[in-house]
Amino acid sequence: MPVDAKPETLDVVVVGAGFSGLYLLHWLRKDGFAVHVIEAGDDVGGTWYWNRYPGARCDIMSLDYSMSFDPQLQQEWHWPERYSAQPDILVYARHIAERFDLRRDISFGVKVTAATFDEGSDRWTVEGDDGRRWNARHVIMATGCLSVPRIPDVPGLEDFRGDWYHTGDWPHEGVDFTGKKVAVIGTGSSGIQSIPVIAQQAAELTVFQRTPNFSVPAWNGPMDPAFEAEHKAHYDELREVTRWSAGGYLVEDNNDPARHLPREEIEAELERRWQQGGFSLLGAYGDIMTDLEINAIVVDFVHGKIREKVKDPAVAELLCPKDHPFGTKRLCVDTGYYETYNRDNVSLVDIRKAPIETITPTGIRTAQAEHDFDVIVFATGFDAMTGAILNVDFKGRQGASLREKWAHGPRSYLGLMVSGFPNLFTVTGPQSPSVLANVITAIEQHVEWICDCINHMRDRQLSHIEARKDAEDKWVDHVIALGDATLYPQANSWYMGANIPGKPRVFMPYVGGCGTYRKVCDQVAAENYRGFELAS
Ligand code: NA7
Repeated sequence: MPVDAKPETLDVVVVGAGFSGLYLLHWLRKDGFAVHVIEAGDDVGGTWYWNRYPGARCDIMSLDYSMSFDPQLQQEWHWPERYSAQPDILVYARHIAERFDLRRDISFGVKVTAATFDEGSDRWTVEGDDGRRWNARHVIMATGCLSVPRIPDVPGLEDFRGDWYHTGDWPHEGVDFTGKKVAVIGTGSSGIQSIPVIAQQAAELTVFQRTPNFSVPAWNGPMDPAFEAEHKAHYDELREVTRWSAGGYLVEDNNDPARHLPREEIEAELERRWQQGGFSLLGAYGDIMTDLEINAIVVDFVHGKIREKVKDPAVAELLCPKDHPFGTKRLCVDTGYYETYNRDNVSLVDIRKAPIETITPTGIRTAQAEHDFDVIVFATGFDAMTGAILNVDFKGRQGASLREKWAHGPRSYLGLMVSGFPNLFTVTGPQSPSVLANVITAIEQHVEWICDCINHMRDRQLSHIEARKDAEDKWVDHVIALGDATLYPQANSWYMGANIPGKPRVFMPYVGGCGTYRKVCDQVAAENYRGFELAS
């Protein structure tokens, strides 16, 4: 289509067809809005479309990590495992698209490159990389927090004669590692999930670790029919509990501090929670994420577990995280991660001590040694939270650039809207609970709030909503103050933007909890959208 073709006129453009985009489309279309979704991939599913690496699965129980908006769907849907694998989650996303007949309003294989606001009409013009344009009252970024894969700037990659992949952009036909010498760079969740699976297939696997991470066992397994039946019998009540909980998922949360408890009692509780698996350990005491001494008890506890599991003491020591408090980087949930290092075909290279200098045509050279590989897997993470939003060249009021506005870190009101950029919403944006929560719970809350707001505007014939600068400043200060009261800023995490060289170091998610945040958003709406400017 020629670039100067007349843009299609809509009420709403949604960018991204992951769970947020699908739910937005379903809701807004049902309410009679002209809405179109633009998706870079060739199918729905968002993060679960791209992250097809071996071992990819959710780290929150599937009965929780699923949409709650349709009571019939949640009753009918059967999750085969406690923590479902990526293919099962993708089947679920596709089912939602079919069930609600969503595909007819989605353009696949198109990347949004730019969006420009026109103050005269209070409308956005959105541009796709195929030359198409859309003109809409509202733009909603449903692009996810972990959707821009990051390949580190290591020299020599272009000369590597083997194959290389990023976990977040995995080939759809899969990768056969049989008989191959494989390198995995990175030990975040993606590395920790894929390493045990790759190790079972590859002839040799070498893991290049810069920073060890804390990982807790998933104790994953087939769905217990009795557990499923019991859960579904109380699904609505349980969903309501999750909506108002801190993390947006069912967990035995204890807000009491451990400060004055005997160490043996704390350790016994940590052991009990370790046996439950998943994020239960994080919820053991209210002061784990605020009191360094209590946190250190958890650190020692997990170190003990690693030393028990890994037979070679030198390897075990390398795997023990010592440079950041427990939980301040995204906690990993694994199946047999540490045990994998007991295999004869797996070795660990400490690239903190001897950094990678270059990729060679045949492998990787560190400051200490040269290794030959057939395949290199980059499990090196994402330009998290802001990457996908800033990939679009947003021009707001008076031509202001979002990239310039966020040059020193993201600024938003409630993680929902940005001052100077009217009628633009972000789902699970920075300064909302997003990545610290069960993201599906966070998505549903944002989508429902945004759709209510758009309906409110239509009912009152309003054409303009914008976050007020003072409300935005106050919210950003609040989010940073909440973060500063915790141990989170002590880690070089992607929560802080610290994984991307040159990215502003700012704690991005709202740490006050899903339930509290929901209450704030509800109050704001009830008080006639306090902190927003609405106009016709
Ligand atoms: P993460 O958690 O950002 O992990 C990336 C890993 O890659 C981490 O171990 C990094 O080490 C490592 N890394 C990044 N850049 C480099 C370079 N240049 N050299 C060596 N090692 C590097 O990404 P994931 O995909 O695992 O997980 C992201 C989220 O997806 C996860 O938290 C879940 O929410 C789902 P570092 O720690 O920076 O030293």
